[in-house]
Amino acid sequence: MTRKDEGVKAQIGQLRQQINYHNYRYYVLDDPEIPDSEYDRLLRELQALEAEHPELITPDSPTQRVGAQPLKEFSEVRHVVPMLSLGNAFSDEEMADFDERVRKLLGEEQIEYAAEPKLDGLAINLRYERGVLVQGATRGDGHRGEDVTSNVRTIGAIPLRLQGDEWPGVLEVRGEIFMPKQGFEELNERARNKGEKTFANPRNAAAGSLRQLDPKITATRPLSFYAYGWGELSVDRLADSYSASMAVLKGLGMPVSPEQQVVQGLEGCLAYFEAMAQKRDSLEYEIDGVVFKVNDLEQQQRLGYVSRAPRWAIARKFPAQEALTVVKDVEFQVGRTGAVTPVARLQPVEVGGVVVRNATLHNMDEVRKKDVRIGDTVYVRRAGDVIPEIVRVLPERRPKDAREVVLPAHCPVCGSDVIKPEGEAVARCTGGLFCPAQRKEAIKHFASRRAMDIEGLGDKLVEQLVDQELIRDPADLYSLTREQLTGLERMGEKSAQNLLDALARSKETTLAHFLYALGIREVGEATSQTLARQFGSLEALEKATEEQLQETPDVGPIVATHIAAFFRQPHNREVIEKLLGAGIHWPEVEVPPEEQQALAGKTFVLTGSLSRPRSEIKAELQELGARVAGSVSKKTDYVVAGEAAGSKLEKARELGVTILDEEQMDKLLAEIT
Ligand code: I6G
Repeated sequence: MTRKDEGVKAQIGQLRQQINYHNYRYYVLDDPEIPDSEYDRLLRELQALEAEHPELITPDSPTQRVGAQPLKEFSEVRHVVPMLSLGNAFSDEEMADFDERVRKLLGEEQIEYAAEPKLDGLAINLRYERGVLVQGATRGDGHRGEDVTSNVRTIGAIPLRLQGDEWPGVLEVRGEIFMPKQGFEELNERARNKGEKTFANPRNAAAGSLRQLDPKITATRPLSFYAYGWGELSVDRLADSYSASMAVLKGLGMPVSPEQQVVQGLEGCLAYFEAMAQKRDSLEYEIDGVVFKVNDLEQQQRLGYVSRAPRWAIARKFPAQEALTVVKDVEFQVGRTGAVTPVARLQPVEVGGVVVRNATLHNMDEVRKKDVRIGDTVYVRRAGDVIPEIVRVLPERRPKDAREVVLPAHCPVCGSDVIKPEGEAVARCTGGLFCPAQRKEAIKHFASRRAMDIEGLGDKLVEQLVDQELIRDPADLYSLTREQLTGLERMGEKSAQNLLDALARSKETTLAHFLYALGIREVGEATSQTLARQFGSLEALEKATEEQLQETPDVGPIVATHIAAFFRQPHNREVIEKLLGAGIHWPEVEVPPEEQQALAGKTFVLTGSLSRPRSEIKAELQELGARVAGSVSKKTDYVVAGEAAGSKLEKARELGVTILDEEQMDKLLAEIT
């Protein structure tokens, strides 16, 4: 080897070490040191060097995650140490039985347990030989699984090489591959837009992604990984306890759940379970329970196994999130913009501790795709606080008299024609504000917190007011009298006065809030802010042509058409006049000259889960003249990526856009203000 070659080899070695270190900071410590753009620069530098010296490429190089050719089928892997399953506990009593059994067998008063959430993904065995990942295998039947090495290698959270050099010669790490909720939503959204099949839940999406024969497809899926155990080891043990062993694995570069905790006795287990049940919806990934393990490995050994499960561990499961029920009917709901949405009325069923009676079917394309008919037995699923969904039909249980779902020709609320434009999934009522359903939704939107923020004007109250014909449009709210209000159901003197006070307070607003409250199609909070900033006054906006509107950042031809059409409608102009006549006002919009705005001309995209509401961050950026867009393109200057950022972050990396985490963004803002 020449001197020059030696130099290149050393440079390649150094780059790989740097990249692996930054991967560790990102996936394991959750504390990246450098922005993604810098990481990408390192990776590109390594790629360039390896392209010039292909003889120096090794399988554990960070450039070699994707690259294997598609397989014809997966080959079988025999697990040296079987991959067992866990016993389940479905109640506190069953947990107490488990704890009592363990205490009796060990002859101890109180047991120390290691606790962590049970991820809803799929189990994997990762085999490292001399620190290098050589195989990834699914659990299969516990004794034989499938070799999914090429796919596992594409998952950024799984190290191709262990950190440092103090690893056992053979180390099998076991854990869960999962798809974070946001990545799952985005994946399904993309599939829906392309008319492709969607996944029923993140678990199926993770399993489907890992079982792709072409690793290039797996590489596009937002998969992640947490370790929770080990299989074959060339050493006796990693440490004396489970928690210490996990710390060793973490030190070797394996991501482990940040929720892992050591708890004392049954009481500690019950408290941890309760806390995790509370936290469940706010986690970025789905969990279906909590796993408790006797922490001391010597105690684990004494307890041993029963049939195919360890006696020293148990999964305390949450109530199921999916249940079987029957579709009694499908009705159509009309939304604020006239969207006519099919909603399944179900035989009431308890799902995850909540009684579910209705499930959304999104649109008629979805009804056809899932082939839902009235009378069908279906799986319903609820996750977090989202509207329950029908996952799939059980065709074998379809009764002979099952009825097809038919889109009504006329609006079920006002009788106007329902149209479904060619190529659009959504059907709409053409009644506009003549339609009481649209009227109600428009008024609810007008009163909502982010619009006019009329405290105490809830959905039920709006419905009563419209049904009793006390109001027809948002402006009528401001002429409601105390007598009219006290005549309503469950409305005392005090509540009536509170509402009148809230209405009076809401009159003092901002142009952006007012525009948003008008409920113009496709004009959300961000666009309202940009419009307010761009035009400065309502009069200027009302007079703007579609061409002028399109000069506003984020406003394309469709949005411009909606805005112009809204202000052309005599009815809308009348309502606006009435609102202004009622005393709604706002301070003049100060539009600082562009050159004085620190972020003028810069485009930001926010993605992932951020610590503050997006609307708040957006407003802050816009205040400084930045444009906040919804998708990443070559024109994007910065992507602010929170936890579990998915496809937008990927795109930003591809395009070499500067990526900031929240802290880096805050720093940037602090520097320029
Ligand atoms: O399926 C599992 C999920 C989580 C596990 C598991 C786990 O620990 C947190 N641990 C073991 C030992 C097994 N299955 C067999």
